[in-house]
Amino acid sequence: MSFDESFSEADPAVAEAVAAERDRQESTLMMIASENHAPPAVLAAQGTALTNKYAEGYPGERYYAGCQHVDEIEQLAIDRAKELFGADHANVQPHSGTQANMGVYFAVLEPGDRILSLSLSHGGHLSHGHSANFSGNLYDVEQYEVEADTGYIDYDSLAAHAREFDPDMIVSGSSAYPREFEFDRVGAVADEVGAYHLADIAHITGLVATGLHANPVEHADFVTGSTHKTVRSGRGGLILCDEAYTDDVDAAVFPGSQGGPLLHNVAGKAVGFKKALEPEFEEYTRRIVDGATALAETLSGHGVAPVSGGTDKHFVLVDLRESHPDLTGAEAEDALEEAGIVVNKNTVPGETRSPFVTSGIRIGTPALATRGMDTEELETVGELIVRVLDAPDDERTVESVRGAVRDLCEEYPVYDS
Ligand code: DSN
Repeated sequence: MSFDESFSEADPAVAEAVAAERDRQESTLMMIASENHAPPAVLAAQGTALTNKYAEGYPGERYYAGCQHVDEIEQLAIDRAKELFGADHANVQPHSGTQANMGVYFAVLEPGDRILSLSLSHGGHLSHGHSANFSGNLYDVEQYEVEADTGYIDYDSLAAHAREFDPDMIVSGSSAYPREFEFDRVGAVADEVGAYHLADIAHITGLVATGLHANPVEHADFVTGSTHKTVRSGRGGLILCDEAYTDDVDAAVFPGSQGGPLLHNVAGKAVGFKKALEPEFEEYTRRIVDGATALAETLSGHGVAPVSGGTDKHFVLVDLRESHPDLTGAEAEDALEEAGIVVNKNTVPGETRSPFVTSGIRIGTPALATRGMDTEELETVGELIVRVLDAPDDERTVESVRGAVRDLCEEYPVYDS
């Protein structure tokens, strides 16, 4: 087996599909809020011989031989995660954000225990207790919602709900809540009712790392995240916790819910965390948030309503019901994709349509900021989005926006070569 075996010769079908996907990413605007373009060094780390190695256990305590190099890599990922988020302990093995949440639940909850979390249609996540997910099947879940008129979480009503429900765990954090999460207030409620507090920062890891969003580490027993979104490291998940929970969390991840770690991804996490600790990363995250604010203002200026009136984060959640009552989220997603702007349909608070149809779209800025874009470009993108929403079936409009998107993509390439 030659190490230089060419991918395209070995498997032209897969190689061509991968090349086509790279072209798609290069020539369209990736605005799904959970997606990003990984730095080349992260991609390189993930495509290495580490994929060949089994290493059940943790650095220095493995079940298999030959772990000296992967021990070093995993320890670097752990140390950098602790430094990045100011945590006592980090477990970098979860294969995804959902696996990270599973690790925390398994560490301290029993089946049937009570969880209080944000509803999926109000911005929560499947793994926070949705009935279609293991979390909704194993645990007794009640959910809080955002206020219908403001789109904000009402923490007083969350506290009243917690006093009544007496949960074993309160989950804060979200996938589609555009406002800053007040982790300190949720932490105080959890303390009052004697519940664990899990803060899920999957979407905002990068913003927390640079202080652009409040850090929950001191207000939560457990913090979980995914590592490939705003923090732009290797694909997967992460758990941070107090020293006291180290053994329970580690045992819940392995052997509790996973087998061997994906060490190539752990290496990608280590590399990405190193880059996130560098000063340039702060400027990058500033452009994510400023870009999202500029986008919200542009859309709003055209009467396209951002839920809650704007954003504090990396995305805008648009409610189409007032500005475009006949356009569903699914139709908007399709028309925008035709124009080269890739977003996702999203339920909105008070949703009346199914999750496959929806009345909203979620529009994220992390990947555009990675391309180097800033507020001015996001204003332009906002104008392009409005043109498509106003005439989703007009081929000339969609084609003209597609041309403008192509020009922007060429001006701001993802990878220079
Ligand atoms: N799929 C991710 C998102 O888009 O929010 C979360 O898992």
